[in-house]
Order: sequence, then C-alpha cells, then structure tokens
Amino acid sequence: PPDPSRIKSSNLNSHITDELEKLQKLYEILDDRGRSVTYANTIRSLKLLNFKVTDAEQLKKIKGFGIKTRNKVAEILQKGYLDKTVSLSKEPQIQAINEISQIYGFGSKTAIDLYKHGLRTIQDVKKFAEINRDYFSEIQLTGIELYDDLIQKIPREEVERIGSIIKAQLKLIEPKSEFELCGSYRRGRELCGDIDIVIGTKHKDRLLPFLITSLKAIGLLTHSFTNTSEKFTGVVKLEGKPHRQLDFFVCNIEETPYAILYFTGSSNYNRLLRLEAEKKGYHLSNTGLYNRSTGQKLINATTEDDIIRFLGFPILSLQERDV
Ligand code: DCP
Ligand code: MG
Ligand code: MN
Repeated sequence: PPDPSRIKSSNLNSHITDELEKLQKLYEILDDRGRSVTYANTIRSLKLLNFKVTDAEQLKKIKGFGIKTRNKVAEILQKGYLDKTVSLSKEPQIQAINEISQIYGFGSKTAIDLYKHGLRTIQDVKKFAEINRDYFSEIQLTGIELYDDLIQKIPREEVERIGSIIKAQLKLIEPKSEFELCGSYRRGRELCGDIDIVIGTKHKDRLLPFLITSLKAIGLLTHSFTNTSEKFTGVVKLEGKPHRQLDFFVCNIEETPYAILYFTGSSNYNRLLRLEAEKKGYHLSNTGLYNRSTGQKLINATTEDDIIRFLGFPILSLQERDV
C-alpha cells in the first residue's frame, strides 16, 4: 500500500521553522500566549509556502509577515539561530523545565505542568511522584526511578557489548535476520544517549515477543514498554553498569536499508535527505522511497548507498552524517 504520509506536503522552510519553533516553545513555557500563538501562526504559514525562503524580503508581499517577523527570518538566514532564543534559554524557569523534561518518558508538556505545580528540580519530581503515582505513566515512573542511571551517556564499548548479546539471542531465534546497531553509535560517537537497533526479519509480526522473552530470561532486559510489532522501547542493564535505554525498530527484511538509513540519522542529515527527495517529487521514509504522486515504490535498494545514490546525494562517511 502507498505510504500515507506521502500526501502530506513537505516543508521547504525547515531551516527557518526549526529555529522559530524553538522560540515558540520557549514562549509557551513562559506562558506568553500572545507571542506563542503569533509564532505558531507564522510557522504554519512558512510551512505552507511552495518555495524555499532565502531572503526575508521574499515575504514582504505575503499576508502575516510584518517587519518584526521578517527581521527574525533575516536573523535566522544570516546566523542560523536567534539571539532571543539564546537569551531566553538562560532564564531559571526555562532551565528548570528543561531539566525536568530530561526525564525518560517526559515531554515538555509534562514538565511545564509539573513546573506549574511548583516543582523545580528532579528531587522535587521524585518526592511528588512518591505520593502522586497515578499522575504518571508506567514509563515515566521508571524514568523518575532510574533518572540517575538513564541520564548518563553510554560508552560505545558498552553499546557493543549489549548489542552483541542481543544479536546472539536474535540469531538463535531467526538465523537469517538482519541486525544493525544504529543511532549515534553508528555515526561513531564515543558516548551515546541510548542504544538504537534495527532488525530486519521475514516474520515482522511475530519476532518481537520471542526476542523480548529471551532478553528478559537472560536478565539483560529489565523493563519493557511500548510494544507494537515494529517499535519497542525498554531498559537493559549489564551487571555492575547503570540501566540503559534501548530502542528497537523491526522491519521487513527487504526494507532493512531504509530503516538503517533512517535510524542512523542524524535527524539533521535525515532532514536533508528527505528534502532532496521531495525536491525530486519523491517521498523517503523508513520503509522505502516512493513516487510522491503515485505512491509507487521507486527502487529496491539493497544498501543505504543505493538509496543515497538514487537521490543524487553525495555519499558521506558515517562520521560525516553526524551533523
Ligand atoms: N530520528 C529522526 N527524527 C526524530 C527522531 C529520530 O530522524 N525525530 C532518527 C535519527 C536519529 C535516530 O532516529 O539519529 C535515532 O534517534 P535517537 O533519538 O536515539 O538519536 P541519536 O541516536 O542520533 O542520538 P542519541 O545519542 O542522543 O541517542
Ligand atoms: Mg540513540
Ligand atoms: Mn533512540
């Protein structure tokens, strides 16, 4: 079936809207509804434009882009960021909310709500959670409980150790499956935020429960949460080491190169690739490369490079994707 997201028109101005979204979020956190709504409207208009803005003057004749907005756009085009975003980020209120939103399973909305309840630090959240367990989801309670572990970055050697244990269990279950450690690890980082694994299988709908059971049985997997047939997030732990966050993405074996490309990132690199695809009338997702108007699959790639080459994009080293 055609990928449903292909009909969604693409944003040609993410280089601007990403920065404006940061500022809009800050105003939202500061409870400045006026500015927050104004920026939300500006962002929506920019996303709908059918051309890429390279000069703020291009917006002069378009409704809703006054001089103040155009100045902000000009500043982003010139420097890549906004001074206002930098200065607001230093506000104590913002810092408190950002700290709280670092807890695994928390979004900025939860953090803002808790701030409004008077909570300022992780310690405050821990105390609050002891008497208000119902306020939180299972995953958030684990995030609070394991905060001191999960906030720590993972050395790449440990990612490798955990990866090889999981790979061995996977191969026992399905010898011909594909396994790849992706995310920041694959881009060569020395320290990683979590462990991202792509699994290609001929039994996409059945594999995951078997794998989860076996990882629990060997004592590696300590917590498991979302559990659809393709996405899984959980917590693993090696003896003597902190708890670590684990993400699985399970795909059909022939979709593996697309999934690996996507889950290797970085998010910024993915954005560049998607933009290139859209420019050519294609849609790139973590399952395939499609013709945007017909939904037809364009190539059957066997490697990531097949996809990148088809897009006419330069082949970068894995480290160079760490943008
Ligand atoms: N990804 C993406 N867009 C998102 C989230 C993820 O394109 N909104 C892709 C690119 C990421 C990859 O998934 O590189 C893995 O996501 P992570 O959040 O685990 O990010 P990283 O592994 O890159 O960094 P970290 O070391 O923080 O885990
Ligand atoms: Mg990661
Ligand atoms: Mn991840």
